[in-house]
Amino acid sequence: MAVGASVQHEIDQLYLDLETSDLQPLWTQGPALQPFQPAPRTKAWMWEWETLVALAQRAGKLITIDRGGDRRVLSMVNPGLGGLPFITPTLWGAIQYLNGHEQAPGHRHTAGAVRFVLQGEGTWTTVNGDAIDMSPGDLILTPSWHWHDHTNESDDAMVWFDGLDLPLVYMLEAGFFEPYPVEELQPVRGHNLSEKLYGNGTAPIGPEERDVTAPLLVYRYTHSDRRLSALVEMGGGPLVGIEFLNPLTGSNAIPTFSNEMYRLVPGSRTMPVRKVGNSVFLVFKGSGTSIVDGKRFDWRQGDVFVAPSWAAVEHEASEQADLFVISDRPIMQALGIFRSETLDDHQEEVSTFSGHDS
Ligand code: GTQ
Ligand code: FE2
Repeated sequence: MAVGASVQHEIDQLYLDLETSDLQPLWTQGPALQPFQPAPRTKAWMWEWETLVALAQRAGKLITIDRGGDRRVLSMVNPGLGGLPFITPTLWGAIQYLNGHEQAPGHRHTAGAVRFVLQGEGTWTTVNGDAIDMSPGDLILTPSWHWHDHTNESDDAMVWFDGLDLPLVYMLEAGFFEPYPVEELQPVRGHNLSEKLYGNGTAPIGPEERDVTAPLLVYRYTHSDRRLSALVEMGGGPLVGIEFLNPLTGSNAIPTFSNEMYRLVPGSRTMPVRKVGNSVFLVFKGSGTSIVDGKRFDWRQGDVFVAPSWAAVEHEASEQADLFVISDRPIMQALGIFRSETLDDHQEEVSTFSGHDS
């Protein structure tokens, strides 16, 4: 519709005045603000174990823990997120490397964290005085505002995956951080105390024992392995999975992100599933292929890959594989905006992931 010159002048002036008044009209926003379905900036991406561990080893030689800040951590950077050190808009995914006889000092923060152990023995993470021994495949929780430090008493380096809700807390501008008040580590009250109290689906009687925010701070691979084997034996496949839960409440072990483990058996491919929310997959054992929105990811032990919100994801093992998975689904569920759907047909493989060349 043509408008007269004087009206056009008034409209132009309106837009200028809106801008100087820190206002924007909705009608000029365009569809990016309210897409018909999620249109993530987050990219489907992968980090290979060989690259991760080689760079972590170099950092281990060159960077002492005080020089590298509190922790020797390499954060996985999703290239869709404008350079922020985040693997998804809500999740932090990183490799942490602790040399033999090294310690990482105590602190606490509002971001919640988990460690999934990849390599090494003889290390523990002390969480509010409970020294939790770490072995490959174990999941160790450091819930929000719990003191934590890491100790490696062995002669060899220790490597684990860190998952945190730090990007969410950052975006919400809700972060607090506090170094442990003294130079020394926390006093250790004992080893694996939460496991002794809550480790097999029972809880001690007594009201104070029911008030704890996260009663169980470690989920052992021996248990995960047994549950996954049972599910496979009961006829599950090509994918079975377990979720790590708070044994007192049955809700997520960490409130802001789910912690799951999948076992994939070779022979067939899962049907593609879309979910609202971001998922990060860590290959603990085995090898296989996942198709994420038409892009093929061939993965092996130690690789980490990420699927953005609403991407169609299907998996196939080439040998039996265990994947540790974190996702922000609990946030979506808490907000009432979670959706998922299973597609009827497998996806066409349009391309194969090969880093920045793909
Ligand atoms: O080990 O305490 O990957 O505070 C990021 C922030 C690890 C840790 C990370 C942290 C830690
Ligand atoms: Fe921390």
